[in-house]
Amino acid sequence: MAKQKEPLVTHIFTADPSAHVFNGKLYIYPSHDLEHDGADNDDGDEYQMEDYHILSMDDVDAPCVDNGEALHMKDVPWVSKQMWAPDCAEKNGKYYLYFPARDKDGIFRLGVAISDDPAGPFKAEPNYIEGSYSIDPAVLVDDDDRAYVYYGGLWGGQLEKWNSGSFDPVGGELDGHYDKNRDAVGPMFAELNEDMVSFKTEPKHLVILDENGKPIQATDEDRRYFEGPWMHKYNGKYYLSYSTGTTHYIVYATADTPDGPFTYQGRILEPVIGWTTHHSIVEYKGKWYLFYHDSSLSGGVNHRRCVKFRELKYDENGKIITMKPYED
Ligand code: FUB
Repeated sequence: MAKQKEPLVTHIFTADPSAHVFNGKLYIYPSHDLEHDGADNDDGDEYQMEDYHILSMDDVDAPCVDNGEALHMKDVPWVSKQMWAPDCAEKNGKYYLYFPARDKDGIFRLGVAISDDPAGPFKAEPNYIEGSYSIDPAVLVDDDDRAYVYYGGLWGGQLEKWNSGSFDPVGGELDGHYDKNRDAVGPMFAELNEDMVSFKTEPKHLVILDENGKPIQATDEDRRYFEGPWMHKYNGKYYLSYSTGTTHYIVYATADTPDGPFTYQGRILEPVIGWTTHHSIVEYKGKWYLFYHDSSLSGGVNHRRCVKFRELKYDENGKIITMKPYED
């Protein structure tokens, strides 16, 4: 039986959970961490994933089922390595698995694979989404049926290497190419076409403002965007949540429209065991849940993580109540 704040599965290492309710059931789309003894580095070379396994639960206290391999790298023609954090969206009865991976030139791109079943198996499109780069896609199908993808990650996710408009292998967030007192690199945003496999709009950076209406600065590591975006709606507002990377928080910002500008609101989750923190938020049977990961199952190995979940609460003003992973 699944238990809150415990690993959802222990027979494989899992991370980066994107949770959705499809046909009344909970589906979790995680990364599948592999065991190896390679060293960690700032490019994330230790995250060597090759395939996806989709998890599902009939209810929050039902057993968590591993539905087996849903997509493997060998079946995606454009991928060379590192299938990182995925997401899934449903449109007109079809399920679209979005995933980042390195192309044959070592550049992270976003791919899509399609299935009639939310648990897969999925069949990949022959090429990545034209115009896509970086990692961590999260897709919102809005109430009016328009679909938006949020994505991007610094460092290993290469987002800052596109600051000049094209890929600069030595480009960096704060490496001297750029003024240190500059606005943080925001996550990417694009609307998807009705076909769900191509961009309808030119991708753009989202802006996250502080309490004074000023863009969050690149040096503000407690609040600036790093990776792992998620979008959900609560009482008609758009909640953009993400990881701050180097400071290991899950934080959020809100807006009245899907592309902002967003205003920073606060922390959702304090740091977990392990370097990365990555999450999703989903409503199920009238309650809200945070899906997240830590490295507790491996005793703290950064690239051997496990997916967990717990209830998330809002206060009467719509603020998310901050959670401490091991104390409350
Ligand atoms: O799992 C590989 C990468 O680590 C993800 O893409 C990031 O969000 C971080 O969790």
